[in-house]
Amino acid sequence: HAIGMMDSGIGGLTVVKAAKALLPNESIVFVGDNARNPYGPKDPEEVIKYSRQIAHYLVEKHQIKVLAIACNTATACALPVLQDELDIPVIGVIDSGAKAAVEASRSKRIGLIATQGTVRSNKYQQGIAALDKNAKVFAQAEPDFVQLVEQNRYQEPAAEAEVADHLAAFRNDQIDTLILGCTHFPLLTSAIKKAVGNDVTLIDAGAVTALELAADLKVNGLLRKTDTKKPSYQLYTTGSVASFETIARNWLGQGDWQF
Ligand code: DGN
Repeated sequence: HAIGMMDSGIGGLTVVKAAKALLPNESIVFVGDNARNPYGPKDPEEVIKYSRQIAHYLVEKHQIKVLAIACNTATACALPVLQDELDIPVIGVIDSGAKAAVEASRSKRIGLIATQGTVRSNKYQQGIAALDKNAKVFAQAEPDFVQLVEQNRYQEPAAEAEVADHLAAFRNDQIDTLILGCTHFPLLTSAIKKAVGNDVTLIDAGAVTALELAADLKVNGLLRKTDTKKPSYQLYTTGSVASFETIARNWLGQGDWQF
């Protein structure tokens, strides 16, 4: 059985990429809800409704063995509901992102960029406080970054300038760690790095979740046997396949991707 993953759009492919590298024998089925992107500004009830639809589709039509919610906004809104209602393991991106940030930070001045929904949910802030009550979190919603990625503009010089402009304020906060709390943001890594400076450690919440996923599969005895047939990668979108496929192939590189 495959690993199921879902996101509001393109962003979850950052987790697909990290998981494929760590777990080369596993099949992955991904659904990006590009048609209803962005989730960030939506009411939590609506995000829960969409997340449940996709999760049930993956469980019922693809018999996935584990679900990774490769979206911070959906994790913030729907993780407990899905854990409650599905009888397979369900993991989100926030707890692992918060933990990795606390471990990486020396000054305990941690920046967070995410969608409005994720920032407003306070889930990162709470997760970090539970691990270190003296840590200070500087959170900033960056919904425009999601659009740079969804519209395939993330490699344009204008995107770099926009990122630099938005992140300038972090210079005064003297953070030493910045959480990419939206799975779309790793596509903007080079622009973000330039904007905040090389001495700030970037935490890719999706990539650390892939590590957690690998550990979970091992502990639960869910790893695929290597002598079975080649893994498959099925990537679905609720939106335009052509545009999804262009961005996906560019980001994921060579591979047996099925759209
Ligand atoms: N990729 C999603 C996340 O990690 O929160 C959200 C993007 C969105 O708002 N659509």
